[in-house]
Amino acid sequence: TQRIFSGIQPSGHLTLGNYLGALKRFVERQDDGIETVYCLVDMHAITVWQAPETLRQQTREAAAAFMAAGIDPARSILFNQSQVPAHAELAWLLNCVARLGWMNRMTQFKDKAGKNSENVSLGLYAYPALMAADILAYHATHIPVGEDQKQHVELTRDIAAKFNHDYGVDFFPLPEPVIEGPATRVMSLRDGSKKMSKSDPSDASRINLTDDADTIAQKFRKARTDAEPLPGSAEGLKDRPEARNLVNIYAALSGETQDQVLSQFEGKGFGDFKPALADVAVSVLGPISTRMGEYLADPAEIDRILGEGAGKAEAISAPIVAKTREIMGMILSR
Ligand code: AQP
Repeated sequence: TQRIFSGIQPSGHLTLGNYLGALKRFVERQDDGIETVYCLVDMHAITVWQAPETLRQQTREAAAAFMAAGIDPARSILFNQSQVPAHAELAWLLNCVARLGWMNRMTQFKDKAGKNSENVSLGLYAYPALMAADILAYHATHIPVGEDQKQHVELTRDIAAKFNHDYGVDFFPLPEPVIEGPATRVMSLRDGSKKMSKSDPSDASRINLTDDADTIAQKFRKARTDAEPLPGSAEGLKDRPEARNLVNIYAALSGETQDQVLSQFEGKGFGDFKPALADVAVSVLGPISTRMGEYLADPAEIDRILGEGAGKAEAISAPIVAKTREIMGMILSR
């Protein structure tokens, strides 16, 4: 059987990158007739410092964003990771399967640790093994993610395969990363070589789902670009990363191809293009942020929904993790 699992860290305001690369696609998968499990990975978020009240607020905000974007808690399992013990428990078991050499190759750790790697948390290093546990605790088969998470899903496959091999079982299915759609890598508005990220110190580098129309227009107006007019086809954007990113965002939001977008703006400058882009973004994101506000007006209801989702998630994952322990030779007598 097939099962979709994916997650988002409540480590800041969700961005346009999270929306196009993840959330929007989560919603599309909800009607495929496959079970969908979506997790707010608060235990991943604490791999870098989060003030407790901020983490709580960000988790509710992310839950509101999921529902505002179209995730229906009656059709998808929506919960926060820490309420389901299987994640932490399986993560330990898999820590003992994953190899140090594999972990050392993870580029996200290198990017996030930077030059100061002596002083980051052990959790940041172990993050990919916890992500493997998130996926494998549900025997998930399809993992919709943005381009940046591909390496972690591949590591999950390696861990699953080694477990199956070492214990002579066919227990964990090897999950497939599903990286598709027009915007699997939305770039920073300030630097066309960096991805848009919710933890970038510069708020001007990203569009947050909570930004109002004026803020969105202003951030696009200030977005870095070159001075050339727009070409007639996507081919002409090859060596223009900032321009390509903006055209790509427009196309992903409007549901057109880059060529279709460019056929409307050929020869025009960014003075014309940026306001049009802001209009498209506001027309898509405006209703989402309005609905988010409605959900956030009742935090107790959000917490109730997450608790209910956690109950459903636990019903799937607890037996899988118990079986894992048994396979590994641990006594299972209760
Ligand atoms: N810029 C992006 N373009 C497309 N997809 C993206 N995703 C993240 N950034 C982009 C996808 O969103 C999902 C959730 O990501 P995450 O919260 O687990 O962490 P991340 O990938 O590290 O994203 P951020 O926004 O950069 O968070 P921080 O700054 O906290 O690390 C994933 O499917 C991811 O691919």
